[in-house]
Amino acid sequence: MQPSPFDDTIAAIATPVGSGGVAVIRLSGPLALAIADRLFRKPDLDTLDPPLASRPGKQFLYGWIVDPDASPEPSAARHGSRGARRVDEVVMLVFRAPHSYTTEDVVEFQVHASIAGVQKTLMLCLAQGARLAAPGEFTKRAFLGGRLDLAQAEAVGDVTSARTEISLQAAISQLEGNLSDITRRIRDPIKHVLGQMEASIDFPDEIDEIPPGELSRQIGRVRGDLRNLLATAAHGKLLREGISLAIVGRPNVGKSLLLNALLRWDRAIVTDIPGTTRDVIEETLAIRGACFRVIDTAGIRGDAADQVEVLGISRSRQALASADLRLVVLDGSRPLTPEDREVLEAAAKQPSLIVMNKVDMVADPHAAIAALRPDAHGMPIVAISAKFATGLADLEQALLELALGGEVSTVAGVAINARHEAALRAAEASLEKAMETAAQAMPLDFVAIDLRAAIAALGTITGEDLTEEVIDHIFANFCVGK
Ligand SMILES: Nc1nc2c(ncn2[C@@H]2O[C@H](COP(=O)(O)OP(=O)(O)OP(=O)(O)O)[C@@H](O)[C@H]2O)c(=O)[nH]1
Ligand SMILES: [Mg+2]
Repeated sequence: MQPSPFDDTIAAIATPVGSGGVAVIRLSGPLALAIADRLFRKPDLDTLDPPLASRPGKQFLYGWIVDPDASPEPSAARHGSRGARRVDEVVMLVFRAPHSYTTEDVVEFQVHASIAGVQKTLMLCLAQGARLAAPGEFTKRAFLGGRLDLAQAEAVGDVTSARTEISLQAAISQLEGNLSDITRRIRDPIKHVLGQMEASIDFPDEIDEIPPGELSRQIGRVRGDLRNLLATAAHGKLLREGISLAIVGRPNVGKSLLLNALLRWDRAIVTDIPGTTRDVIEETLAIRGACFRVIDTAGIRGDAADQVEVLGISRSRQALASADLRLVVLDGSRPLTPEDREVLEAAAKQPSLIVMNKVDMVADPHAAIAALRPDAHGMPIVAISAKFATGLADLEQALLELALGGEVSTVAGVAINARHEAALRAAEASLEKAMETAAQAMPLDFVAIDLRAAIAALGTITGEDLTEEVIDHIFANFCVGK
């Protein structure tokens, strides 16, 4: 048995619950091989000889999962086998420490994906001494075992939840270690400067101090790289959770028809009765790989028909205030109403686009857009017809520009998450303090303190300077079995 940093063995179902072709049950830890030896039988129901514990290298075996404590099947004696109660026909994969996902001994049973069979196999693993794995615990072991750093471990979660091809590519890039490499490339020059500084503090007679100008130049260069990486935060949000986009406006302007047109299916009810949408409706929309969470809302008006609409409108106002982006829909075939103006004014305080809808009913859309400008508060205007699906490509382009300046791009394919962003901002603040301190010709000791803080903040991205509590919190967001 290989030494393991953990003294217990964990088990979990690694595939989604439900019936299907194949499900995987995963075991990891010092007892994994012994448990598999108890539960696995060859096709003729004989036990493995030699047992797994004495077989070196990876194994790939076909046979049965049996319940070793149940009485044998009546037919067992007839077959001349040792007898056992079969649970499922399986393929077993065996990975020996340290060459496994978790760096421990790992066994994976590929079973038929029946809800009962999968549960039974898991229960047998638990009965033989395994413990049910916590969410993300396999990946946490891979991290603590040193196979993945924290940024890579987080990428595993991103890979499994990727909703578009670009999100998947960014997650794979992070899993390969690109974010970790970029972070180190930012951190190493700071370490280098700090090293020089400490040497000149410790041996003032032998090593010259770095001239303050040179110091500022070096830190400034690092800060530039750090800011480039920080600039991917908006992309990261777009790729991971999707940016929330509220469709707002007064009743009957065509908000729900616009949602349907963007989604290319009839998600929301559309009628010519004002006040049709009563509650917020949320759907995921991918535009060139970027992920938006589009929210259709109840039309905002002062004279709601009933209590339900009053509550719906209060949710619309909430969405208008809290979404990342807003589409203010106007009926281009009619003059602006006070309600339109109220929504325009509220939206103008945050990133928003004006959608002049129903241009199929307008003789001269250009003139209509020009007439709208004074009330647009500087927001971009796109003319469309939700009914005839015209202008949608322009609208999508304008949305991408509003979300991230047009391009869905990343630094070396990497887009940071909120945790990385916070760490980079802390590092940036420390670098700025270091530059200020250096500029004021303060003793180098003070600059060194700030540089150390920047190094520590960057270290949290790859997981070098983190408390157990923070690490647990990160893995708690994973699904069980990962
Ligand atoms: N001609 C034309 N009619 C449209 C267009 N977009 C929407 N409509 C019509 O306008 C009416 C209202 O559309 P909805 O999408 O239900 O409007 P809404 O803004 O969601 O309305 P509420 O849910 O009441 O707030 C329907 O009769 C639509 O067919 C358009 O581009 N051109
Ligand atoms: Mg509606």
